[in-house]
Amino acid sequence: MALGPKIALKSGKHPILSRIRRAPEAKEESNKCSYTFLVPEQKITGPICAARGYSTDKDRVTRLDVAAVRDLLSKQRGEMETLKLVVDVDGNLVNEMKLLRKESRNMNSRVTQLYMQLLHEIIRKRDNSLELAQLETRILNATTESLRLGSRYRELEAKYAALSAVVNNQSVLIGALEERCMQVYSRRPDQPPLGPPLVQVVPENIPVNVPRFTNEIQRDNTRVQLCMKMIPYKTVPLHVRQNPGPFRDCLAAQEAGHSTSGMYLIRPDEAERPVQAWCEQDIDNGGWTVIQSRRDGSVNFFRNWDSYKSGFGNIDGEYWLGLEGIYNLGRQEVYKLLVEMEDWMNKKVYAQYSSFHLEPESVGYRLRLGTYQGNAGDSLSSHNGKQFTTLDRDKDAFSGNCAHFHKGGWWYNACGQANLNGVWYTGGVYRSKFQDGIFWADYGGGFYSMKSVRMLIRPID
Ligand SMILES: [Ca+2]
Repeated sequence: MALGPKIALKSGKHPILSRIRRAPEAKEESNKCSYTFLVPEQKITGPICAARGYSTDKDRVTRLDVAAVRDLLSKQRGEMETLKLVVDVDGNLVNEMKLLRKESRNMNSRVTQLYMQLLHEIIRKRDNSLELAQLETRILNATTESLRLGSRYRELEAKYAALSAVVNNQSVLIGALEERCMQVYSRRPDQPPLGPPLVQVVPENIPVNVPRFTNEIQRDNTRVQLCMKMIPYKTVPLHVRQNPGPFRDCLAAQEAGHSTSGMYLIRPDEAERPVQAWCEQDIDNGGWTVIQSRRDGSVNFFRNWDSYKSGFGNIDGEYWLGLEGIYNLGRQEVYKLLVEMEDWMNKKVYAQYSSFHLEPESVGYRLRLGTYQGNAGDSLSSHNGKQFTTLDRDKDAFSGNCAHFHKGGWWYNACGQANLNGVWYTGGVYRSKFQDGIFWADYGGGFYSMKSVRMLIRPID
């Protein structure tokens, strides 16, 4: 843009001003070169030069010219001011344009952002609807599954009901079979199988630190075993040395010089045949014949009459000498009875009776006892004068069969204070419906089963 006439300089000073100052000198030095500005009517567009030698009056600068130049300069200044204003306005416009552009860019970026947000929203909504559809499907599946399970549960219920009915029928059948069994082995089958009254004795001695409860029993003592073949009587292991004999009892063996405890052949005077027995020669001067021994539950004592009559078990372990053998022993001498007992804290106690013998089988091997002394308490005197009862031969005073409830043969009353032929429970105190452990009521009560017991007899001194 052309802002005004360009002024070229011939020397280092402003041409117009220098010419104006030098105008009076021109009169003094007329032969010198002078400059004259020619200002055309039109706008000056370039430098104006008047060569020396061409100066005329007509060409001389007048005050009018100067005024014209000044006027022109003023105009040009005005124009320049105007132009400056225009330039300023243009600059403002440019700034405004810049601002607008910036704003436009911001708007674009905002629009882009909103667009992205919109896209995101659209995608999310689409995902949500997909998820919803999946959830609906899952709910449908779960409903189907629950319906199926419900149906299955109903089927199981029906099966359970059927099985319960079967179990009930079997229970009835078992009850009937038990009744039959009772009829076979009991003399009074019409009696209801009610349990005997539990022993209410407050024991003189109670084992301290009563061990754990247990229901562990020596064998599966059910009536079914009655129908099983009995264990051969007095199975003698090879390692047990058989001493010579027979002797009339263990005291006789001792007197014959056999002072070691062990297995001996015993034949009482009136006995038809000898029986094996364990002779205890190490306690109380020896000469003791062991007629009963319990110590590990290895032998089943839930047996019938014949078994108790003839005896059973292992001579070096648990055994029962046999009612007939005990009866025969008692016929030849006056014997005393020693009952040795050990609880589960390994404490040993005893009960001794001044005399002991049995009456013959015809009166049920009735028990005859003398007077008690000892530290276990007297739990046997109440059985004095009672006949022996087994499952298949009920001689007790109870309406039912005491051997059935106490799970072993004994001289029951109704039923009594002791049974050393019961179930061998581990741990002492046991849980059972009936008092069917190896108990001595005066020592531990009816629900404390001894760890080991022995019944020994010896002729009185
Ligand atoms: Ca009875």
